Amino acid sequence: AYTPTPQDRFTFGLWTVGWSARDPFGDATRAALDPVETVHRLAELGAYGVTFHDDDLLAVEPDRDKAVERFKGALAETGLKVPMATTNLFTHPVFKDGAFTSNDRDVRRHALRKVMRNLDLAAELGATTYVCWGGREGAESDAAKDVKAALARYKEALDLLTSYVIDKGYDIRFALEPKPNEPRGDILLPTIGHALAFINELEHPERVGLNPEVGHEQMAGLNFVHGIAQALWHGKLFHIDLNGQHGPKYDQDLIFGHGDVKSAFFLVDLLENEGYDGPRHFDYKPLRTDDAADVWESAAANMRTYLILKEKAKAFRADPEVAEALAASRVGELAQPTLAPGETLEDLARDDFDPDAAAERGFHFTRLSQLALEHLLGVR
Ligand code: GLT
Ligand code: MN
Ligand code: MN
Ligand code: MN
Repeated sequence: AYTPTPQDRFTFGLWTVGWSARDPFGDATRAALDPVETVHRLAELGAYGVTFHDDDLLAVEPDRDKAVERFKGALAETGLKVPMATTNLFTHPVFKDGAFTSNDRDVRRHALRKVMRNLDLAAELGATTYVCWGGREGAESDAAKDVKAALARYKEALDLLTSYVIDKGYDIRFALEPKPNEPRGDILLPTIGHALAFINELEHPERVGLNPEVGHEQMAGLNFVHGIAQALWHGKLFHIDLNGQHGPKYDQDLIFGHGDVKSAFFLVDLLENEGYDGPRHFDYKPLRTDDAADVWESAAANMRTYLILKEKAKAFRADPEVAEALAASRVGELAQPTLAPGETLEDLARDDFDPDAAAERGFHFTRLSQLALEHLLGVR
């Protein structure tokens, strides 16, 4: 029952299972993975697709054309899809002060060329989402970055890139991935909310949405489920990065569900019930202590956890006691417009509401929360 199939639409970045576990304090603990092996392994595990940065393809074959041919061969052999692609605008030292918003104009021009080149490949491979994670767009000192100018350059880059895909006739939309910090001290567009507001200022806002990551919002102390609900409400949940995080600390990129599991439960409940139909993309890092074989166990664990939570969420919604508790908590009443059809503000003024009496009414949220927890803990 918890065995994934391509219908579940699970996808993984090449850089996730392929992370060789170099961190700021220590060297790699695993060898580089051949993207061809990754594609085969993911297909065997029941994944739907794979995603990549331009540079991920070069992990074991430095010649780009050859690397692309080998990757395409593996896709053809396995039937794995490429629903999303992205650009590495953070590893090379040239991007140390950012890419689209580097103070160095030559770097900004180089970044645009690098994105456009990989957009062509993304379109060729059938990707419909192009992620922009601006990990290096930011600063450590408020003296170092003119934030208004940086936002203007960020907008300029996205306006140029959206025009590029429109002119080329590509069926591609961009998804901005917010993150509050790391690797920069402060990153621009740090949260879902900042990114949503920014999109409104763009030339082609309909072509730009979000790729929120579980851990990134949680690093900022924010409620990921609320963030995703708002992104859905704005029609901006173009893609999602699923993983795990334990609150505000460095970016852990744990397996999905291995961080805040209650939040993961309500996230799956939301995604499954609110009709999110995009890929369920895992952006995690196998533990640095894991060996080459453990990596595939960790990949499988992401999908298995998602499917377990999906079943738990379904059981939670189907439980008559939960339905009763939801009604007692008036959760459904919030969907009812505050004024009745035809009612006016004058009608509202004539209401004989007694606030003191209403203040006596409890919402019984404890019972509801406990029911959810008991479903999650497997005792119901
Ligand atoms: C990098 C980052 C991720 C982004 C990837 C897309 S790269 O690993 O930490 O959160 O989603 O560029
Ligand atoms: Mn992360
Ligand atoms: Mn990451
Ligand atoms: Mn991510």
